Amino acid sequence: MVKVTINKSVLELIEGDITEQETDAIVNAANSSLLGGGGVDGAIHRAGGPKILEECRKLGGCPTGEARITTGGNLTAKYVIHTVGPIYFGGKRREAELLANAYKNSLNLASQYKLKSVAFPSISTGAYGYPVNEAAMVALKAVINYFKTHTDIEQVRFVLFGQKAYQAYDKALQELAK
Ligand code: AR6
Repeated sequence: MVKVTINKSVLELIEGDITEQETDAIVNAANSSLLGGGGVDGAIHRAGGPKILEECRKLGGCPTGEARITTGGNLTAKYVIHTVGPIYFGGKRREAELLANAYKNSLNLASQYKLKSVAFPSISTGAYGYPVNEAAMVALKAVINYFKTHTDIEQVRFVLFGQKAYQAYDKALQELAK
């Protein structure tokens, strides 16, 4: 586990399962239909129960880089913020910008709902094929930049699934701290 303070807020990296987090919101790496899928999306809908999908159906989808919110159903987290990361096509289709937007828009939505703590998975680095070392840099920069310009969200936790993802984020954070 790594914990650093940036301006007024805390940034944490842990290895674990996002569905078990007790933060005010957890973020889902969804697809633009918001109608469910595999990976972390599947795990969140399984753990949270059918109410989340029922709410998602009413949202009418979500473009890449944007975010939408539902309640947390049976999860400990009160809300699920659904965001859509880019599919990775080699890096020349504005993937970095779209990935940063997914984090930024998720945090803006958490802020609108006055939430104090948010847990993120490593968006786009599973089925969507974004190289995890590059994605970690984009993700951490987006959150650090938010913390430098806002003080309302007190805690962001990256919940990394497996050692490889954890190590990639740990290394990226060390690079950014230099
Ligand atoms: N907790 C935390 N992280 C997890 C969990 C979990 N329980 N399960 C998987 N991960 P992916 P994407 C990690 O594929 O690349 C879905 O079908 C996983 O190891 O879930 O953004 C959607 O519906 C990886 O590091 O999301 C979309 O169609 C990270 O979460 C598509 O996949 C993201 O992997 C989105 O692809």
